[in-house]
Amino acid sequence: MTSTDLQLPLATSLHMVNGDMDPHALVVERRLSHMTEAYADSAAVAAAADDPVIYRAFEADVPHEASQLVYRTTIIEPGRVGAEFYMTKGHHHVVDSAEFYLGMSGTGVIVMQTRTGEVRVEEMPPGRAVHVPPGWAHRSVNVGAEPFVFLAVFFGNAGHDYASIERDGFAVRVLASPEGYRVV
Ligand code: PAN
Ligand code: ZN
Repeated sequence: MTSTDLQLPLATSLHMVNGDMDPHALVVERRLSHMTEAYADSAAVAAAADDPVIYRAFEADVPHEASQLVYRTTIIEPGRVGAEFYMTKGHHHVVDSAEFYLGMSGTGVIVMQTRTGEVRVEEMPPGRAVHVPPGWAHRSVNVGAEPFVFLAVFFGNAGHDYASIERDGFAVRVLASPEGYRVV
């Protein structure tokens, strides 16, 4: 027996290496021009050629409503703006709420920060899961030479607050170093 007032289950195929999602409902594409304020080295921003794609995200067709779990894959290209690795804009959730992250391929880290300035950085190699608690802003960074791909699952009513990060930034940056990367 089926009930017509229940949403139907949704199955999608996630490509564990390149991050493709089939089917997907939404694609986010962010180029350098969409996030120039995020990078410290404004001369390197100005010198960058062809407005590169920094990352894309695929989102499943799940309603943005309370009690729903929306999920996205994100693919951050390898690259740097000056010494700073390609990364996401980063955000707080409008409704403080947790998020589940899972590394799928490539080499990356997640930077998390509370509104009072406490910072944590976790590596996200393939198969490593990170629970981002409510109240922690988060940004992902590709510190490797291949695309960095990960899954994120968040509550449908979380909402994304980019403005506070655009204004205040994160307290740390992830820069290239002889050892690979350093957090400064
Ligand atoms: C992720 C991010 C995704 C893109 O799915 O939305 O990686 O990063 P920005 O949203 O910061 O541009 C997530 O944290 N969702 O809540
Ligand atoms: Zn989030």
